[in-house]
Amino acid sequence: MTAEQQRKISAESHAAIMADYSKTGEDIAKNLGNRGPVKLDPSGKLAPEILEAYWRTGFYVFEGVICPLELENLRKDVDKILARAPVSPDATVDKDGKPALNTEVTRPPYRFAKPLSDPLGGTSLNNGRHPVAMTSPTAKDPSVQWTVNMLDGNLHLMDSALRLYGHPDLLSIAEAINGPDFVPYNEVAFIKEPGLGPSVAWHQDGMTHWDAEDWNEGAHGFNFMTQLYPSTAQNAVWVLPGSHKLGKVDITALVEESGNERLNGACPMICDAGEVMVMNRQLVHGSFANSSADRRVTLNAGFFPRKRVVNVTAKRLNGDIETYDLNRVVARSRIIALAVDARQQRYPKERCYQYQPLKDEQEAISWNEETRGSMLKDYNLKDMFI
Ligand SMILES: O=C(O)CCC(=O)C(=O)O
Repeated sequence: MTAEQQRKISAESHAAIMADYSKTGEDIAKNLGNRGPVKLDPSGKLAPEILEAYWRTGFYVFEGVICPLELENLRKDVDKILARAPVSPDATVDKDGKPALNTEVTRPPYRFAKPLSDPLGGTSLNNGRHPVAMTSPTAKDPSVQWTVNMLDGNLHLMDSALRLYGHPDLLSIAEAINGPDFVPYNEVAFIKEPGLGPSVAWHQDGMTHWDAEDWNEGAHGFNFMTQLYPSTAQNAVWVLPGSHKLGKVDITALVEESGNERLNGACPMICDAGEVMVMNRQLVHGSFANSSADRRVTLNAGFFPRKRVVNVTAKRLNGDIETYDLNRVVARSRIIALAVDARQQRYPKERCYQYQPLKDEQEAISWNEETRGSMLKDYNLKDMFI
């Protein structure tokens, strides 16, 4: 199939092609030995075999992390936020004609894309991080102009996401991977509506440390990806296992070798609703247009090793240049302590995570209506990007 034909295919044909590719990918995924429940010893240390599987493959799927009630609350909150989206990128009102949420926080919370499109692949956007365009099938319903494909700032948008952020098991996993002084990156939601969700073309994340003398497989941190609906081979993020160890990968060459965007050796990160993946940001990864009948909503929360962030100057994808001094890092990290308290208030019997860098401050940081305004609102203006 030529590139031109690929761009013109219907959503049905795309789904059929994906179904074939998915069989091979699912087999790869099932044999990696990198999924199971969270296993921590009594002091909260992650089981070594889990860490080994994460570092070997670049990801891990934690089963059964979120209980049904918490999952329901997360889903409801996402839907509430989506209901308040402007009807198009430039609109100021939502679908009911009411003022959209846009104006209540400084950084616009919604990102839009054309149905089943590939907004980044093959463009110079985001420093050309996504070198190859994915197939953009024609969506079934031509009347739909836009789909919300991302939310930015989960923690001030949704209380349930703030409580999830303080989850003791997730924070213990972050500590095991990045060290006890791990620091935050950002929190976004990827929304892949059935028959509409756009592609995220193959890429590796990370900007600052690729050429560093002490570069290693964990240099650009990882993302938690909490799945609010099943992550299937057709709607999932796909990865090239082990590629986080390779340094900068020539993605264009990989696509050429494979003959098309369906990379040889790649696999989907599949799981059930309420499960949480950990994905190394250096892995080659991407997702295809969601021509399937199944919605995916993923809450991302990223963390870095502190030494990779403090006093590092980074040029953000939007061109802004910033240096993350210690005050900035500590100020942004306080949201971890706030989330721990928010979670403790909701789940008082649960183990409470102790975040080492703020152990002397934790008691003074409490979640309430005052701190919602003074600490949480616009917290994401302090996000850090490396
Ligand atoms: O969820 C997706 O489709 C893409 C995720 C991604 O690219 C990322 O988390 O870096």
